[in-house]
Amino acid sequence: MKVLDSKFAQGFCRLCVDGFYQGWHERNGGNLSYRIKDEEIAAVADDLDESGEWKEIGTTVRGLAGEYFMVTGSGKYFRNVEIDPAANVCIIKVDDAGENYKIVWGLVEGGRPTSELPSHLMNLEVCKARDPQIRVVYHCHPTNTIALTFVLPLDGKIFTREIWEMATECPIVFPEGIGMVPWMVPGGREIAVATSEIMKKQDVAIWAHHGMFACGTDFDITFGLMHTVEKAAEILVKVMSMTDRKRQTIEPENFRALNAPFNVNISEDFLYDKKSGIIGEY
Ligand code: 2HA
Ligand code: ZN
Repeated sequence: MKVLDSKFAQGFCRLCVDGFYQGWHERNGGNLSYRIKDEEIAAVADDLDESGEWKEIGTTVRGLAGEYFMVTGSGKYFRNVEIDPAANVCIIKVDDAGENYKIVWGLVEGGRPTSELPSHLMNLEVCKARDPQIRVVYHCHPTNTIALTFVLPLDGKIFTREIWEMATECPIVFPEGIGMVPWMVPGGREIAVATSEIMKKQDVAIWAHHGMFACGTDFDITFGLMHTVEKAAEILVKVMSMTDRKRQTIEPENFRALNAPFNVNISEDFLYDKKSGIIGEY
């Protein structure tokens, strides 16, 4: 089978297009990776070229040794994935040491995998250890979430609680909450380590003044998670545009009441009593 006829490649490209039309991918912003299943890579083996040269990842991901990944290209625009996936996306293989990669498909006009490859692979490694079903890591630049990183304390406890209060579905969709990464230089190992520490336990990490990372078991779940957080962030931006305090909200006991009917375990870490009525203060 041709790579572009496969269901996983089509799902990958659809997410890129959907993300662009949400306004989350100005210019070459954002990146996406997918850990390909053994049977999926076997089905497209005839379309792969294994003769490429090994290059350094920039970090070590022993837990992903020998695996294949579909990833967006560095400097490529999500906007163009729809019209020419093979020029903007690639499949890479990670070597047996987990230290090098080679391109086996795609980027037909040249280029290399996303500048955030260390973050993507380190996240996919810790997510795989947590739950082998997790295969997708998605990074984008959603406007409202980024805006909140200028006005809320950069504290995962506060961010999570304020976002959760904006939509009842939030704690059901991400009951482990959101982790925060302070402003850091993107593209390197340091920010990758900070993000993967969060992804050991949580599905969402926000990079202050930059964007968001989400992981999930498939493209729908991962895109849906990103969409849910950003939608709640948009509501919070609207609320904060009107007032610095709410007249009424979803209270801790309301959140606890969701656990049984929705079969979730909403983390108590975020259900603290607030002493202040001001949004973003304890
Ligand atoms: O330009 O989003 O974080 C791609 C990015 C880097
Ligand atoms: Zn970015």
